Amino acid sequence: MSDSEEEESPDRQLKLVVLGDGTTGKTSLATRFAQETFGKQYKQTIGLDFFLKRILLPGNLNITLQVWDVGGQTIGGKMLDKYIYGAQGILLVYDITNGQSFENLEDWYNVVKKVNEESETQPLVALVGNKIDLEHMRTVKADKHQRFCQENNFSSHFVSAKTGDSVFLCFQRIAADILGIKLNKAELEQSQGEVEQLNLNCC
Ligand code: G3D
Ligand code: MG
Repeated sequence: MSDSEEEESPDRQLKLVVLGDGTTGKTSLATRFAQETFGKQYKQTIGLDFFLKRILLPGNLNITLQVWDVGGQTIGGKMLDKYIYGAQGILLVYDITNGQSFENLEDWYNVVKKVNEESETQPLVALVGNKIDLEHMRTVKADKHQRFCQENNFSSHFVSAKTGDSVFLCFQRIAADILGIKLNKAELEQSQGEVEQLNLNCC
């Protein structure tokens, strides 16, 4: 095989940004997806963290997901717009046991809309209810979640960063939706990608 045949075309990269109130599990979710770990080296996120993870979508399509964790940024935070800018996908994360974290997503979403006000293409937005391992403590009813999705055309996800339940599936579906690829049942069940990680911490 000649050199040129061995060369692969560069991966398509998608920028995904994880937003939501503190303690909803954003860092846990990003870490679980990219590193297959949970809570081992918990640290308060200070600067800018993003992970890279390569996944394979139908058609032998290698996609590299940049998963940006906005850390301690709050609504109105100086840097927030910069994180959101250019994202193809936004994960709006709340904790199903914390009603306020759900209510506040309206404000998080307003920031997303504002950043993309003048842009021709809008990011895909996914509503992610985290901590489904705590179903017995749920305070945000599923129909409220579904209504919010329908009203705004969000894709709908329930996950547990703690157990890993549906985490890979969530990211895989978001990537496929952005690229307009339909996943069949077998492909949804087929799991895992290669892990590659990049953490950038700055102050
Ligand atoms: P954040 O990045 O949104 O601020 P973190 O949230 O990822 O730091 O998580 C906040 C707390 O929620 C952590 O608890 C973490 O262990 C917990 N957590 C995250 N995801 C889940 C989940 O799916 N289920 C449960 N039960 N807990 C979760 P601590 O106690 O370490 O502060
Ligand atoms: Mg965090």
